[in-house]
Amino acid sequence: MNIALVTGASSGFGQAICRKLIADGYKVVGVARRANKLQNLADELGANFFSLPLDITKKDAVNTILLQLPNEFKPIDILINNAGLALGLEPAYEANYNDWETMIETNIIGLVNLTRQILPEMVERNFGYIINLGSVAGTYAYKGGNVYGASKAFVKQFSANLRTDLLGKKVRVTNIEPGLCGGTEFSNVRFHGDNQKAAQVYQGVEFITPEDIANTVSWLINTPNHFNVNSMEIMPVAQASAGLSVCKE
Ligand code: NDP
Ligand code: 8X3
Repeated sequence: MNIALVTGASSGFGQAICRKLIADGYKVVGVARRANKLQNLADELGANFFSLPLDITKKDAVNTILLQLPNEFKPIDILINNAGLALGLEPAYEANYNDWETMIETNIIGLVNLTRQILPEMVERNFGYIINLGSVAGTYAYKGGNVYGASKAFVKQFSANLRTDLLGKKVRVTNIEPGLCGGTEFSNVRFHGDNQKAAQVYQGVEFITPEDIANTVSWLINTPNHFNVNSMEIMPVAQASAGLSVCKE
């Protein structure tokens, strides 16, 4: 039975991906900081789910804890680097510097920590799949996207460079790049708990759901082993790239 590790399993996409992969017959290790949320998911999903409370930004903790995984939940065949966040939507000259640091530490350093720890085993076994959660924000600039978008541009290029280093190995890499998705805590986190403001983002829009992303992940994993989707940009029909803007004096 294949084993998947999903970061950001306490909410949103990560939670939906865990549910889908368990339903598909995989064993799943779910990582997030909120142990109580992971425990609730463990109660729901049963013995094929292993809850691993962990802050992915802490390199030493990541390395130690992954080595201590129970034998029945290793080696990891599929790594879903999903944990991530946006904080704030202010212009760069007004943004909170601590927010910038947290996004860089989570979206870049955290993702790199997990990848560097798990990838060598995949290469050694000549089998594995890494799916990263990038964003349309890594391709298209938008107002207030500054460091968040740049962190997802890192994820996009890191994914492409992994593919290059893995040429000749049977380890696959995909960067999923979603647009507007609702039903997660993404905007609640971005607006620092201002739930009213978060809800307004999704008002009147038929957005992508966490289940849509989970089904996409499931489809990708089930494509043949010789087949690699390098990147996958997904938007709701109600969204399109905004185009260029001009400010006239
Ligand atoms: P959620 O806020 O619902 O989920 C984010 C998850 O990341 C939570 O489980 C959170 O768990 C976890 N997380 C955050 N920081 C850490 C950390 N330091 N260590 C471990 N886990 C952490 O957001 P979404 O499900 O919407 O987003 C998932 C991914 O998809 C993110 O990378 C996001 O950037 C990306 N994305 C989201 C889009 C959207 O519109 N929703 C669109 C495009 C991309 P906990 O707080 O318990 O640690
Ligand atoms: C999340 C989508 O458009 O808020 O990455 O950046 S967006």
